Amino acid sequence: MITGGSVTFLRNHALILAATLLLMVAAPLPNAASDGHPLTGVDYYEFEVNQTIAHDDSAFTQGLAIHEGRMYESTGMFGQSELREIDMETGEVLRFISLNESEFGEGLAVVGDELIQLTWKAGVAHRYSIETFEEVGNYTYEGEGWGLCAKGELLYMSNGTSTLTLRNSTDFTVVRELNVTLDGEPLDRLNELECVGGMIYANVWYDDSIYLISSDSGAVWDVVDCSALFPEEAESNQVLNGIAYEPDVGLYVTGKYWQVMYEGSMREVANDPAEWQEPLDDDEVAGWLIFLIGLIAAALTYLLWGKGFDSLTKSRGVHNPPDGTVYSEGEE
Ligand SMILES: [Ca+2]
Repeated sequence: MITGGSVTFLRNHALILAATLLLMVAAPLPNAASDGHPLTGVDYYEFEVNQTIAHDDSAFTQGLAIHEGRMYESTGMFGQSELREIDMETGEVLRFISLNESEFGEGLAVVGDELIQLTWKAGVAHRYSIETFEEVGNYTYEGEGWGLCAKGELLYMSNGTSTLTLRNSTDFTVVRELNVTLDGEPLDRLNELECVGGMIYANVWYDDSIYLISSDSGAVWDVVDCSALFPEEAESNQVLNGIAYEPDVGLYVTGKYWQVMYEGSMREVANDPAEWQEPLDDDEVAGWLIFLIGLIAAALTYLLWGKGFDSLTKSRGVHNPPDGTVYSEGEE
């Protein structure tokens, strides 16, 4: 049975609870993007070389990918474009096929037992059997093809702009677009890609760094300076443009017409970038502290304000016994 007194009690406590919840919501949460990374503060790293491996310097590298311990490369230029398998230890070309002279090879990704190779302006993505290098089909697409990497059911594709196109890996249909930003500004000329865990590693045309992009938000979290890897007196077209990741080994990096390929890691980064979780930075710690203080303030408010309401209701002689009987002060 609900009496007038218990209605008052419920209303008062509902008010206190609502106010407390409001205070909790008002307490600022840590300053984080939807992907959990702080909105500000890109971290910078250097590439630390573990191994230097030979690389065919006639290869205009456009895509590099590793699958089951074997490395594949896509090369560009009209009349010189190829799909290759490379020995990961010696850099030797183990097998190759040439593209049509009207096609300029571009990004390369592995999907199941197939290799998918983009072409620059031909609007064709070739599908090859990874075992035989025989073409088993192709996809067509609008616009230019630059870089490509596979992550689960999705392919991430670049076209020289700051926007990546996400495609269904089984039929190449467009799923959505992802705008890539560095410190809130569009990161243009995205080129070769590599999908690593929740990140997309990207080369940027005519840039000497690798950019680590959140595959959810498109925000660049980290930048890896690779300027020390460039050949001495590099020609202007000898740019960084090959990234492949082997979980048990490291990151393989090369460039167009480079004589070497490097295997290494990012200095001051946890062992496995695929499972990498960054420690909290100062901004995040401050955010959580403020949140906790807000929470404590809300709890204190509830306790003190709640007691205040209780004494007010008591002073009006209204009590709310469990059996619903209403009686006045002094009857107990
Ligand atoms: Ca790649």
